[in-house]
Amino acid sequence: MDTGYINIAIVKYWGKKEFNPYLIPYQGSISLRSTKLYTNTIIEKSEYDEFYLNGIKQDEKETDKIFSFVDKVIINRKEKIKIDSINYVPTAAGLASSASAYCALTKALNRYFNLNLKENEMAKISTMGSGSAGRSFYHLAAFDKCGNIYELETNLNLSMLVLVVSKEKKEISSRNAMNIAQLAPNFKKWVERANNDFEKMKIALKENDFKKIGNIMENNTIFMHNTTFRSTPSFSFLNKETYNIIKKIKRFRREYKLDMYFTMDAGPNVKLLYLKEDEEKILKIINNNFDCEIILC
Ligand code: 2P0
Repeated sequence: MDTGYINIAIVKYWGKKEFNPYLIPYQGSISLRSTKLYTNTIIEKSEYDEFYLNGIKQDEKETDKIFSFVDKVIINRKEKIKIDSINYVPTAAGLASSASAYCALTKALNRYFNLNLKENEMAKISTMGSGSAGRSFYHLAAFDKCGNIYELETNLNLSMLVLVVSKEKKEISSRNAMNIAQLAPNFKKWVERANNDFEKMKIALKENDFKKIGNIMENNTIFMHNTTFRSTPSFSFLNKETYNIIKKIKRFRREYKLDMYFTMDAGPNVKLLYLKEDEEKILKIINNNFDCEIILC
């Protein structure tokens, strides 16, 4: 059995430049890997190709999607297999991530077909399934604009939690959203800005400057979501509750002098970045002021 953990970006990946055959993104991204939310995957010999998720046999569309990735990794495959995945990620949290799934699947393929791949090779291969998956091979991961994926260092004890705003299925997948956003008039500006954020974030992590890390992350998040507003058709992942939470987080930061910073991905849920040593205090504030579900990452 192989495990892949989800990751949450503190500098976002939002744009595909090309596949070479591995993904080359338009801009560098940086993420923090969860220690709690993951996918487990086992591969077994089978008479035909099949894919089970959480014990349920998946339909042809889902199966074809997974096996098109398998066939990119194992060229001229003769043997049919059963892929059995269990998601230990609360699907309702909008976190059900392709990153943990493709990370676990790449490791499982490596094991089953004796590919003897190094971690770094698996990370690159997994991006053929999903761009964010490559970052799940490292705790604090950088995925640069040349397609390299590597570990970063910081002495800070970075932690994250999710404030669950909505449990509804998204109206638009992040993949489709990214494709539309790439045509937005401010996309070029976003790419420049994001690559700048990537460099600044690497320095802030190295210097253990948490305020700087939080500010870069928040501004990078807002800029990413701006590309969705400016797209044709225009759309947004965020809702009224998202903005409400952002406003309150900014206020609590001032009032309690506690460093906690927000980020959002392809959905309305708000993720908070904080230092582990502040967790107790932050949970108290959150519990007293929000009635939404909280998931520690
Ligand atoms: C991220 N997202 O950096 C960004 C921020 C969503 C918003 O990576 O098309 O599911 O499979 O390469 O990996 C989500 O994108 O996209 C994502 P594909 P993926 O976490």
